[in-house]
Formats: sequence, structure tokens, C-alpha cells
Amino acid sequence: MDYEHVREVDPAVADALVGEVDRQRSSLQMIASENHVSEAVLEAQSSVLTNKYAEGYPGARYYGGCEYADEIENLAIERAKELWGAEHVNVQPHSGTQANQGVYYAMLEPGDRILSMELDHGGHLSHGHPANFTGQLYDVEQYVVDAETGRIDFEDVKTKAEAHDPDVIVSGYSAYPREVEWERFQEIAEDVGTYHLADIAHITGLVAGGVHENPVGTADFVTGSTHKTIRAGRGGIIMTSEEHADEIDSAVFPGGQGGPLMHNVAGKAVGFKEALEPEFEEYAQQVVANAKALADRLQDHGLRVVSGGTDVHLVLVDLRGSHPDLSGGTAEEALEDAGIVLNANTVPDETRPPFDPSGIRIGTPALTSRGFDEDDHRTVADLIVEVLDDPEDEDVRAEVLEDVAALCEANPLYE
Ligand code: DSN
Repeated sequence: MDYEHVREVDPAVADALVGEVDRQRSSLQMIASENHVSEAVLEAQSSVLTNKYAEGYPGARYYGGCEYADEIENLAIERAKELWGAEHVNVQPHSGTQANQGVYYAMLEPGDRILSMELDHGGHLSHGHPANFTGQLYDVEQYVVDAETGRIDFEDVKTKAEAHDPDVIVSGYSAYPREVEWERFQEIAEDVGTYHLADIAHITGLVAGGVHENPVGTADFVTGSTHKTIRAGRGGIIMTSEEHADEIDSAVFPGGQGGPLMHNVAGKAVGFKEALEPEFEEYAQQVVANAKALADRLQDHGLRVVSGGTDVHLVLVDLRGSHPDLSGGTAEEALEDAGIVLNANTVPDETRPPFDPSGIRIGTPALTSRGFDEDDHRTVADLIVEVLDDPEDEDVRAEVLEDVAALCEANPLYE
């Protein structure tokens, strides 16, 4: 990965690309929404399909020369159907947010009402945050997690669904460490006569790998990202029944997007093929086993882990319990200096500003792709705590950086 063609044209960008390869190789990527895709996915994503316009859908394009684009998009669709058991799949959304936009645009009118989880409690910007188009175009009501248990407060969901008559209820989250009970949401949605959108952006791979219950076939619409736990090309996906197929397809193109990013669709097809292999189930199991090992060890060190553990690929730490004077932002910076890359995150009942909240979110998908196991994650937990206990101490950070280097060397990336 020396980017020699880029270097001939643009040494500054080549240097930055080589720097990024080195950064990913030599530090621990623990941002829960990130992963390391295979070289096959990288190759497909950087293919000549970046040159191709293919507005429309396979067999019905607005441009000529789409025979290979059709073949690839059909492969992505068929593989997605097999992975998640969906009747209808649209693989063109440019991202998870664009996938959600496709569903809202298909099913809602401006001013309609979304019922979703608060961002501080684990929700996502595209579920109705005031700074996002969803908060500006739609009326938004929000539910929360139970303050004691850190788990979805279904009484709150039900009460708000009955009181506010939403046009869609959104489940699925960015920072929720527990299994989501899709059927309970579906029951509430059916009781109040509304749609249910399950956003599985973070957990597409866990669902495909059989370690999280699948909402496809239960929820009316399921959206996802394709580059997170599923480890395919970058972008989004929408899954639904035949009943809503045309509305969804028209909402994505021409409703909300122009030409599909066919190089990304190729990356999706290749990643989905990899995820159909039996090894992917082992990967998904290991992602969760690693997160559990990490959560347990952090708790052994006295850290407050939201909900007391995890069922998924991430651990949410509320620093107010063990490190009341340490903000998430300061923790994030100190850890990055020590070679551990994660993000500051809001926690339920947040008391600090969103740019410098009280928590950190720690994910295991990328390290698991590198081959890290539970023992490695216990070691990583120890290193995280060393830094959190002394965030100002440069010597501690330098020592941790050396341990990180050894872990990276033992689990090489993109050799
Ligand atoms: N940026 C993603 C995350 O980190 O959760 C969501 O879009």
C-alpha cells in the first residue's frame, strides 16, 4: 500500500494515505462503527466502477453500458437477501443516514411524527435530532433508556406511542450495548397503527452472523450501514417487503439520490460474499465475546459500564462513576496519544456538553478483524484504565504506546 500512482500526481495526498495506513496498522481502532475490510473489498471499492453512471436499477437504467454494473448490483442484492432474509433490498443508499432518509421520504410527509430514542441515550442524528434534516422536517418525540438498568424503557416507548400517535417508530441505535427486542417494538407499532423502522446500522454483521436477533420480517423497514460490523463496502442498505419495494426504490432514486456509487456497490457485493462464508459467524461470535471480556475487565477495575455489560460489539463507559473529574473528550485525547483510538460519547442522563460528554464508547469489530481475542481485550482494558487513571502523565502514555505496538505486531494488518 504505497500508492505509487497517487504519488506521481500528488505526493501530499500519497503521504497522507501512507500515513493513514500506518496509523491503522500501528494503533488500536476501537471506534465502534469502524472496521478493517478485506483487501478484496478495498480492491472492489477502488475499481473502475467509480467512472460509471448507472442511475436507475438493474435492467432499467437511464444510461448505456451498464451490463457489469447490473451484474454487480444484482449480486449485492441477492447476497443481501440471503444474509438477512429480506424480500426486497436496495443497496444504493450512500450511507446509513441516506438509507433512513429513503424510508422517511417514502413513507412520511413533512410534519409527520417520528418516535425515536434520544441521542444521549444511544439514538442517532438521523432519528430526529434538531441539527439533522429529520429534526427540521418532521415532528419528533423521543423515548429513553431506564436510568437504573440502562435498557430501553418499554413503558416509556408505549406511553409515548399512545400519547403522540407517531407515523413511524424507530428502533436500533448507535450507542446501545444490549440486544434490541424488535418484536416488542413491532407490537407497540401495531397497537398504535404505525410503521416500525429498525435501524441496524451498527449491528448488520451481528445479525448476519447470527449473534443478534434479526428484525427483517418483523419490522416494516430495516436500514443498515454496510461498512460497520458487516465489513463490506462503504454505504447503506434498505430492506423491506415486496409491498413497499417500489416506494422505497423511488425514494432512493430519483427521490433522494442521483447516480449510485457503483464502486461502493461492488465493495458491498464482495463483503456480503465474505459474510456468507461460515467463518463470518465465528467472527461475529468473537466480536461479542471480545466486547464481553472488555466490559468485564473494565468493571473489575471499577469503571461504570452502562447497563452493566454488553450483548453486542460495544461497551459504553460512564466516566462519572470512577473518574468524576475526567471528561470523555480528555479521555479520548489521552487514549489516542497512547495508541488507542475511540470516541467520547454521551451517556444516559448526560450532564456535560455533547462535544465533551461524560462517556467513552469502545468497540471491538476492528480489533477482532485483526485477530484480537478475549485475552487481548483484557489486556487492552488494562491499558485503557492505566491511561484513564493518569491522563496527564506522558510516561504512562509512552509505556502504553509500547504495549500497543506489541499487540499490533502480533496481529498484523494489511500485510
Ligand atoms: N458515525 C456513526 C457512529 O459512529 O455511530 C453513526 O453514523
